[in-house]
Amino acid sequence: MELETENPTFECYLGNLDPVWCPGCGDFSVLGAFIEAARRLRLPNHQIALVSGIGCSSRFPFFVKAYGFHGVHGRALPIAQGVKLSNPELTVVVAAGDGDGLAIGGGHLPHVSRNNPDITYLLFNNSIYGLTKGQSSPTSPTNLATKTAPYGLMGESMNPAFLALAYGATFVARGAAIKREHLSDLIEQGIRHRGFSFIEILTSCSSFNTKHLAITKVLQRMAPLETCPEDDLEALRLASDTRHIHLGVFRNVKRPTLNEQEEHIRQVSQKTGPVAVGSLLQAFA
Ligand SMILES: Cc1ncc(C[n+]2csc(CCOP(=O)(O)OP(=O)(O)O)c2C)c(N)n1
Repeated sequence: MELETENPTFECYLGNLDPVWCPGCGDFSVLGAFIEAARRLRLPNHQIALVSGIGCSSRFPFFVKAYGFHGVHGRALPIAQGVKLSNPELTVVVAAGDGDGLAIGGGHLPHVSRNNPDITYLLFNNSIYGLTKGQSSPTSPTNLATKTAPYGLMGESMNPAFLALAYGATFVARGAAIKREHLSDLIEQGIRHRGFSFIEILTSCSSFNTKHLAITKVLQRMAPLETCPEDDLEALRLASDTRHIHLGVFRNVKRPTLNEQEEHIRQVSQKTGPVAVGSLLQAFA
């Protein structure tokens, strides 16, 4: 599966299966943006590991020529973290929907953010459960009538980029499927970043969420960030702006990665020697 050329083409990364997404689905564009980033980074196919949960967006690994792990619903992040810990040389990328990542799997984001594994998380935010045909998700707007909330939702909708900032992810960005070149650039930056990169991707569901994501309305509100905000308060303010949808990098900072922290613990444990279980038990007696 290794790249045969110094200058890989787009086709070098296309898997053997044709994407099965609906016509007009934004996920096609995300796939294109990812492949473009992989091509620019000249990632060898055999060094890419794509991990996903369950959902339309989680079918992503099927369509890329790379290693893939189609996991269980909501558990892509811990699986990816384990992959990176045991195979540090791999470029690990996670694909998950807003339901997968923020509903059933929502408990993993704070912990993976603080652990800071060197992985890139593509959160496909179409504000709906697509695969199961149109139930409300944590990012559905309150006025969106769905099969599970025919009169609109109760509760506020979640803001993925804002959450990732609050949880301390070291790289946080927001892109949009409709801005493919910009998104590709964000994915490239995310993969280059050494640490946990969280990229919220506004995408569309052409079958079950056409009203909320009406493209002309969304496009009018999109505002690219010129530069990455210097302080966290400004980043949080911009990420939570309700008038504009800011796109770009909200945070890009350095902290030891999980693999580096593991190496540190390994060295400390070698110095101090194994913990004697007997004395440990006595401490609790
Ligand atoms: C444990 C478990 N609960 C529920 C489901 C059903 N299920 C499959 S995908 C999905 C949600 C998909 O929505 P999202 O993650 O937003 O991805 P999308 O399809 O919109 O890309 C659900 C609830 C499941 N497969 N496993």
